Amino acid sequence: MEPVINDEFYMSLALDMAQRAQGQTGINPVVGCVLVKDGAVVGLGTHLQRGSGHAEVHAVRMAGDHAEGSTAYVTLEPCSHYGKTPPCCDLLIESKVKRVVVACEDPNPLVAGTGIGKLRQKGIEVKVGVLRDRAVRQNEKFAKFITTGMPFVTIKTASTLDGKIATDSGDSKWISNEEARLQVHSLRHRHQAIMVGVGTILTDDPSLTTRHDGVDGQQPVRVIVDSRLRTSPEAKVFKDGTSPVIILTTKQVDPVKAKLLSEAGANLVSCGSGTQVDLKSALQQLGTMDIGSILVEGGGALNGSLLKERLVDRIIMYLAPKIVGGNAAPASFSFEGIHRMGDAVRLDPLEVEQVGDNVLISGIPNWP
Ligand code: AOF
Ligand code: ZN
Repeated sequence: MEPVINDEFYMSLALDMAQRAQGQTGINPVVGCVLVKDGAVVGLGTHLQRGSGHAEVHAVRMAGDHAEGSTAYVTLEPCSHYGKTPPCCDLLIESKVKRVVVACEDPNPLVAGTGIGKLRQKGIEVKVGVLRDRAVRQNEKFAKFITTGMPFVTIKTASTLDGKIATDSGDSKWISNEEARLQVHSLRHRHQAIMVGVGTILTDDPSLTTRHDGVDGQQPVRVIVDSRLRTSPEAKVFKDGTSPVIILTTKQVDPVKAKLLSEAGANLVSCGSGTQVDLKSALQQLGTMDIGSILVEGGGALNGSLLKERLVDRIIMYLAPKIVGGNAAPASFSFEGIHRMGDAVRLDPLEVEQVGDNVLISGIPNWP
């Protein structure tokens, strides 16, 4: 069946375009804009990079004279402020766009409804909320960062059905299937940083780069949580130079180790005054470095600590149809247990998908 041509139809195109730019706009949102006049698309635009033109700018430029009297479909409320670029509201007004359809309001406190207000004040018809849920989900990372200054934290795990991320002998290759593992590279691409605990560096010595379709110019920053500086200056993360390596540590560390790691290329950041990395302070400091989203790839202890401290915004789990048991086998979330089932952390809303013979579960953690 061909889809009906209506507001959802064009907004869906704008959302699709924005989705393709996930991972390349830094702390900025992804935004798509479609201009339609007399039943024909006359302009298309996507925000491609922080500091470059907003979606509306590209679409209006493409439309030229056809922008006058058109309807603009924008996935995010047009901005009303001077940032790195001038306000898109003013551009739409000057271009004599007749009607603006917006999927969701801009959570940026500098905009937050004022863009919509300004357009209406100028007599432009504005409809808000077309495919809102999709648009809000699409920019969940941006919304968290722009309202709190803290990065959006996604934990990704790959475990057996009994929640194990390795066997009791430490073997973990591989738990999830090949398709799931490929998806993880795309997930990495859509975050500004990848974070692991030092245990993962010591056991797996991963390079923590993204490899999708064989090419990737956008490598996330690599972040290692390492209270006692056990990371070796010879670790693989220092070998390729594709993206910076940040080691989150404490003030109590051995200065000789610190010097060696700095020389290897690490940027050491001390977090809190204790002997353990203060994770909240760590995230705040990463936020000030313009890191707006982090993909945490374990291990269980780091996952557990982040969860316990309620610093997690989304959990993505790949479940493989395998059972390995083993009381000593590590689990995907390791922390002091919750004693009553009624107090369990629940994922809601939940998205479930089958990836070959694996199951993908993604949700937002909620504490009772
Ligand atoms: C839009 N269309 O395509 C985008 C918007 O620093 P700047 O000038 O790039 O502004 C960034 C802010 O502008 C960002 O925080 C968000 O509020 C809005 N992004 N707005 O109308 C776009 N990318
Ligand atoms: Zn704008």
